[in-house]
Amino acid sequence: MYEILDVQQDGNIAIVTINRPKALNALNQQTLTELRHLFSEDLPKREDLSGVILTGAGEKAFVAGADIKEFTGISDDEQGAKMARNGHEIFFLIEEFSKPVIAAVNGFALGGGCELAMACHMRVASENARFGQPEVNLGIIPGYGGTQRLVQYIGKGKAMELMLTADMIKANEAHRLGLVNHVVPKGEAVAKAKEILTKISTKGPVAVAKVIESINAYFQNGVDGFEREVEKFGTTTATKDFQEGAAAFIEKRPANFQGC
Ligand code: DAK
Repeated sequence: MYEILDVQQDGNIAIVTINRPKALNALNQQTLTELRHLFSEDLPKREDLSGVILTGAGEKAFVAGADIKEFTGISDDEQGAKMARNGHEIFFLIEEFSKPVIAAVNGFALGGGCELAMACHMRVASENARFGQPEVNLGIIPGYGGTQRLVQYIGKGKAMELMLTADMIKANEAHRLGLVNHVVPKGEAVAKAKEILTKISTKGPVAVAKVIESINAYFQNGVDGFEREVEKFGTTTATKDFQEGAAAFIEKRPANFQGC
């Protein structure tokens, strides 16, 4: 079904590998199309799914950017804007996915690759990972949400510096800045992401989904995040899972959530 994405089921976790190692997993249109299908058609149907890990094939790169060789033909503003909008839609599907999505950043995460990692709910980086938004080197700006999400994670001043200088930063610096949740030895990013998702899988699935929605509301224009929280809190109090969670606490036993 997928030519580029390798989708493996590991228990209740989907491990999705972008598999173009010869091009350092650069995002071509086919990869974007497959990501759209995966997050809009395929994964939402998997009811037992508790989370998703997104990573890159090989030891060198998560994703080294949009595929530069593919977009050299673009020369008019409408076409460029249309492609950016397409990318935004796909990255919003990931950001708004109801199950946690963790980027296991196993190497270069540059340009569109850094933007893809930022659309995920968390980032675990291996020590050899490198982050950057080098679009200005090519005479363009980040087009897949980078100007917005990098500011959200690391603040305006540092985001300005990274995007204007096109500098790359190492995993530890990305961690210090708040771009990355954890840094782990090379080869261990997927395992760490799995550990986090396994912990989350013991929590109430509806509550997990509503936390994601409510946190995302903070960054949505025209949305009152506090109001969204009130609404989603109401939703979670009406679930059987809430009854179960409270009962389990009182009875001093682990909760057995059903996701409803
Ligand atoms: N696209 C296509 N091919 C790439 C690539 C990329 N982004 N990055 C690497 N490759 C390919 C190389 O061309 C090379 O292929 P061959 O020449 O062997 O056929 C192969 O991967 C191995 O790369 P290197 O030989 O360069 O490997 P090194 O270890 O020497 O260097 C590197 C690794 C990551 C430092 C280097 O490959 C590099 O600088 N790569 C490019 C990084 C970059 O500038 N990325 C793009 C950022 S701009 C848009 C929306 C968004 C965007 C664009 C348009 N629209 C809405 C239209 C986003 C743009 C970006 O992401």
